Amino acid sequence: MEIVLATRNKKKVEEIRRITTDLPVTVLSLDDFPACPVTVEDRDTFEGNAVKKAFEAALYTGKPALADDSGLEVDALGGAPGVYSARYATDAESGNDPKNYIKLLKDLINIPPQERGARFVCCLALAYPDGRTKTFFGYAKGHIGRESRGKKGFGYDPVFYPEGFDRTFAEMTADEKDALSHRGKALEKLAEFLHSFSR
Ligand code: ITT
Repeated sequence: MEIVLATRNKKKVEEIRRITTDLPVTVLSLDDFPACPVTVEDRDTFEGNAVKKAFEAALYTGKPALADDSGLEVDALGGAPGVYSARYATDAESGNDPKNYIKLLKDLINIPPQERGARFVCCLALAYPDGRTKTFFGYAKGHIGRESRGKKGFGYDPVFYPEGFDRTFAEMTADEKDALSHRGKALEKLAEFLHSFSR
């Protein structure tokens, strides 16, 4: 089966491709469909945006499409930036990673260590051109540091310490991050679902 990866975030494409190499699917990207319209992410839940992105790509390409909507929920900010994580520091649809995490560090400047809890959320949506959709969630709990550390990964990785570790996601190897991350966990559930068809 061919699946179109409906994301324009190159780092997500990298992560999803490396975690799906064993799956019984051929993963195409939006580079194979350059004229596919950009989805307006105007829903107020990860699931709403993921399903919208996946379904629009499935309709346009005529193939099953997989979208990822993800973000960071910070306890001390009542769950913000949440679905607005990509554009926390700017109004642009797809934000600037260092600007976003620097704004987060500033917003949390007076928050003590024990109140800096946060979690990453990932909703993957698989949509078929006939309108069927299926969603898979993954979560990664942890806390926000006081300064950025590490150069790997993307987004808020340099300020996020997964639970039980004293290194940020940006200081971990790809394999370490994939084993702990919200996206890795959601992809495990997708893999189970896809394997159930090929057994
Ligand atoms: P697409 O909509 O094209 O997939 P996007 O970057 O706009 O790309 P989202 O709307 O889902 O994606 O925004 C997710 C944001 O959440 C992303 O830009 C990062 O800032 C943050 N984020 C998600 N997963 C992350 C991860 O694994 N590590 C660090 N930050 C992450």
